[in-house]
Amino acid sequence: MSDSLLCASAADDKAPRWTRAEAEALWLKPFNDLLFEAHTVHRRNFDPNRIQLSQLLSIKTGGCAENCGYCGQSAHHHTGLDATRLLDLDHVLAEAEKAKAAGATRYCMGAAWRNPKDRDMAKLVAMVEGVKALGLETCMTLGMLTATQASTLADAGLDYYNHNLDTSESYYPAVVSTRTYGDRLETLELVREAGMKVCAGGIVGMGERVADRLDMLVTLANLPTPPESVPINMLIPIPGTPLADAPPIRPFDFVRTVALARIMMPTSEVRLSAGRSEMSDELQALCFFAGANSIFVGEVLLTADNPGDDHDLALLRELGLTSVTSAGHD
Ligand code: SAM
Ligand code: DTB
Ligand code: SF4
Repeated sequence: MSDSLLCASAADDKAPRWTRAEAEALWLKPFNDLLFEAHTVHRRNFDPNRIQLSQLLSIKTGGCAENCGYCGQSAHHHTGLDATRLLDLDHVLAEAEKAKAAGATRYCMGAAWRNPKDRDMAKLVAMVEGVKALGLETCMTLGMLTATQASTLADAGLDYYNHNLDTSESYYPAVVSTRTYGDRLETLELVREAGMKVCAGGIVGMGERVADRLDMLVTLANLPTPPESVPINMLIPIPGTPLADAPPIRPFDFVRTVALARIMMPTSEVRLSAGRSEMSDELQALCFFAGANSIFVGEVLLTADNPGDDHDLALLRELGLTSVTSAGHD
């Protein structure tokens, strides 16, 4: 990994913004103190009653060459998922229009690839341009990029690129062995250099230790510029994957993870991402109080279940939360 990614600060004095000891001190606070601090940081930077809605579409499903232990789309695991080819532009635009009508402001297109092939780029560019023309923010998650691919996507108008660190550098090899943590950081650096906004977060509930969660958040918060968007996923255990029987994270620890993400990356969107179908409304409400201010809407994420619009609209109404209606937090 490059030195510039290891340590940087707003004051450019090479001191990391966050140390593991500081993150640990936050984690160990009494729950009420931690939540109060996270909510105070949240209120200082955002309208606490506003939630950003993103919608996902799997534009290329399954058959992935990588062996991520959590993922139902890896060709290394036997999950019974049928692989598809890259979707046609018309299909993507029709789905994006539906998402916009349902209230999403960002459309996130995901592909089960280790990396895009150069022959796919023209189709991807057309998707970005078409979705943008609908008035939606655009996001893609396609695996590793080359510098040229990153600038092609940026030039097409891609607003965000999602590429998760997923866990700590030390736990990473237990989860994925077909790529390294350094590969992930390199793509994040290329995305940044190309001028796109970075969406990077992780998954909890993969059998990791608390220290791994802290290390992942410290790495994210100490990037030269922290990610604008930080998805916190709760593992969806998928039968046939190596992590199908991972011990679930305790709900209070999940809330603590969200609270730390909010405190350590005060101006980033923190997205309550995968796993909401298994969360109670009360747990989600605690996460919103702790600083989560974005969700994925719709009946499915990429391949797995999501609560769906009826449930989510009722939850937002119950909590007096309104959705961001256009790009930004107006
Ligand atoms: N192939 C690309 C990549 O890995 O970057 C993009 C798609 S991949 C499915 C996007 C992210 O989804 C992963 O980095 C991981 O954080 C999340 N994810 C995948 N399977 C998951 C699961 N079973 N539970 C929770 N999050 C999951
Ligand atoms: C992210 O952090 N979570 C989303 C999005 N970024 C691409 C994906 C969650 C995938 C959950 C499993 C599935 O739907 O297959
Ligand atoms: Fe492939 Fe992404 Fe799934 Fe890993 S997480 S197996 S790279 S689709």
